[in-house]
Amino acid sequence: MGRLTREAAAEVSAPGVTPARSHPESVGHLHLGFGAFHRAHQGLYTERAMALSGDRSWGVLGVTGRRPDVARTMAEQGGAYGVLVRHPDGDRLDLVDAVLDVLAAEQEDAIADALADERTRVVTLTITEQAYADPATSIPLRRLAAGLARRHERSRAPLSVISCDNLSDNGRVLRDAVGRLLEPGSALASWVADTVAFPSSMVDRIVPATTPADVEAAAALSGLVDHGLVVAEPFSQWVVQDDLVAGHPGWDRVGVQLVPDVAGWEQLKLRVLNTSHSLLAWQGALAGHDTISSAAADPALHQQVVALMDEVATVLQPPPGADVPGYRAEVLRRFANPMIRHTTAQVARDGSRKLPERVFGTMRDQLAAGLRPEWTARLVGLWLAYLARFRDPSSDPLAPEVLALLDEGPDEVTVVRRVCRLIAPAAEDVLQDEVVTVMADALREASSNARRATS
Ligand code: CS2
Repeated sequence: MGRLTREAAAEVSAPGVTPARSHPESVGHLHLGFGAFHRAHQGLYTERAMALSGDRSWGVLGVTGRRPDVARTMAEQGGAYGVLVRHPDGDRLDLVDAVLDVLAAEQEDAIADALADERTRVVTLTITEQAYADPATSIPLRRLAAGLARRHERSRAPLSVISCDNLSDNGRVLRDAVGRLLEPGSALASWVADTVAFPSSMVDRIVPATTPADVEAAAALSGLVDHGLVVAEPFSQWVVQDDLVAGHPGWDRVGVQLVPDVAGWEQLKLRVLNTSHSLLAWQGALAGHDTISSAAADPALHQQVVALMDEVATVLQPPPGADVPGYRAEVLRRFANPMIRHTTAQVARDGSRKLPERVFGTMRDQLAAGLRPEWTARLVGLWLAYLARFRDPSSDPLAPEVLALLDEGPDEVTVVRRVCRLIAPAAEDVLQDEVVTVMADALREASSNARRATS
């Protein structure tokens, strides 16, 4: 069986397969953090936009920090890859040739050149929640700042830099993080402040890790072996603040929502979808479920998710016109999709970075409204019970510190308080005694359930 290439991606004609049609000629869209999510999301939107408009100047240049092997694989395939979309009634395959090249993070000079090139008009980033916490140690943010400096020297052309990470107000967070890498008061810092746009954006698509069986399933459809394959659910959403100062590939014509304010969308997604996802991941793993769909089918867990969503809804400020009950029902259907093998272990990762975004804001709003956090607070205890049960140091950047606090005791209330101070130093106001007690009770209860289940 042949290997997927750009030429092959354009030529495949098979049922269920959409061939690649973008045929880019030059780079217009640079992406930092070239992983599976980008390929199944922003990369595919750019492919479709170029295919529709015929404007070939929006090719993607990917930059990968963690996966030099991905850069090699993409080079072997001329940048082409497929997105295997797992509908409950069967697979479809979308082929993409929007990517012109993928650079490794070490190729500093080439990255800065690409960022300085005025033909590059949008930059997107998926660098995980963690990278924003400490810009000085974040390679992608340092590459971005170095590239902006070179663009300032060379062309001073406007640019839009779009965070696609699951953080609320991600445009402002990114602007501030980049700002911290520039010399205050310098000509560069004021050019960035005046000319570079940092629109906020909300991204949504469930993208589980690709397995060898997925590569076989895609090959069965296309007749081609694709080592750059990514897998995704049918649903996809991208809401971008309408502040794209240097144009865009025509994303709005292929489903991207350009809106004046993304805050409501971000809140809806983070607080409803991501928070329940975390619940299913931690509780699911503790109850022995390997995948999110199996956890979602567990009646006890389903009930907990519904209770969490009910609670979140009491203080939610969704975007104007949003159908929150419809959104919730769709999220539950998406989690239940049995064709998506999204492991609880994958979603369970990085709790220390996800929890501050997912629950502390809701808890603060609940307290302000005189409501008592219940499931939102329990989630913190569930994460700790998960860490204590599996003790996997790679499952969280703060796992060693948090496990040490768990071991040190002396009791759940003290541990929970110390851990919250570590992961969310700005959330002291939320740590009222009654909230900490709920967190501690959840930790105790989940740990003893887990002990019983394994004994
Ligand atoms: C998940 C998200 O890993 C996680 O914590 O909740 O990656 C989720 O799959 C995406 O945000 C869906 O858009």
